Amino acid sequence: MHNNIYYSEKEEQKNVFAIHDISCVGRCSTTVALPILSAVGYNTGILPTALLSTHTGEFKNYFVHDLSDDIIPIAKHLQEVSLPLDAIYTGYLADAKQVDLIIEVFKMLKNKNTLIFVDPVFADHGKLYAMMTMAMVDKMRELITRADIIVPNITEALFLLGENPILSDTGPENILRIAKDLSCFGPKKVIITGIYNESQIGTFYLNNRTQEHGFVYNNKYDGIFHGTGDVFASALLAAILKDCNFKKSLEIAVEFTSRSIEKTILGGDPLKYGVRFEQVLPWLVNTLV
Ligand code: PXL
Repeated sequence: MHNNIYYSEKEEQKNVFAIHDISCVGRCSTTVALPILSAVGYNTGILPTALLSTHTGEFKNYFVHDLSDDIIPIAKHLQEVSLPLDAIYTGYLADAKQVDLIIEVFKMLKNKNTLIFVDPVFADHGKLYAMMTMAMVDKMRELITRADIIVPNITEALFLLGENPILSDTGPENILRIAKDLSCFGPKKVIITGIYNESQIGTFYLNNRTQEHGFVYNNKYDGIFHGTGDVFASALLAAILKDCNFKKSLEIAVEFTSRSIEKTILGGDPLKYGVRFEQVLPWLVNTLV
């Protein structure tokens, strides 16, 4: 008799690969994606695009080290040793030229079942982030053609379409038009975050295959909450890989982000340190696992 776990049926575990910067302090990118994806049970590897002391949002004089030269050598080794990837998730890139490297990494590491989930991180609140250029916008347009799912905020969406990055027409027809125009680049699903009017903030979704679309609303809080794009995108990917339906996945990711913001406000933390998503991970795990 084999009273031994090794003889029981094998349990699947999904493998995710996150391509983001490492910001040592400030809760964004890798320090957000890794704990969220790991907490819900995925084996999560990383490919760092840059090493920064903090994010570039509210901090000054941060240290930045571009890791462009290391990307292909790392990927070459992983091509030999890595597990089959269920998803590749890209975020902050240090330089427009990294887009070509990331496309190369896709060719090296993806298989026919790998979901390509792209967060085109370069702008918010109507402006490019510090150190970002229009060259990055142009190259991100190329990267999103390789994606199955994209999750720009509304500023990034408008930059990608070459439009005024400050949304003037918040009407639902215009938002649907923006999502459809972005889906023409190739992604099957487009999710646009941070669409606000006087009283509420919405996330819009479009499934370009079924034409299912709509808004998921959440509470609007005063202030700039750094890293919430990463918190949202990581929770969304976490839900999607559980084979949750699309709208339900969005609702979960939106609620996770809102709850993280609420904890931060209640805690009275300086907003530059990001949001207290750690304290909402038990909720996410209970919801998804
Ligand atoms: O959250 C996006 C992000 C990621 N990484 C770095 C950033 C930002 C946004 O400002 O500066 C380094």
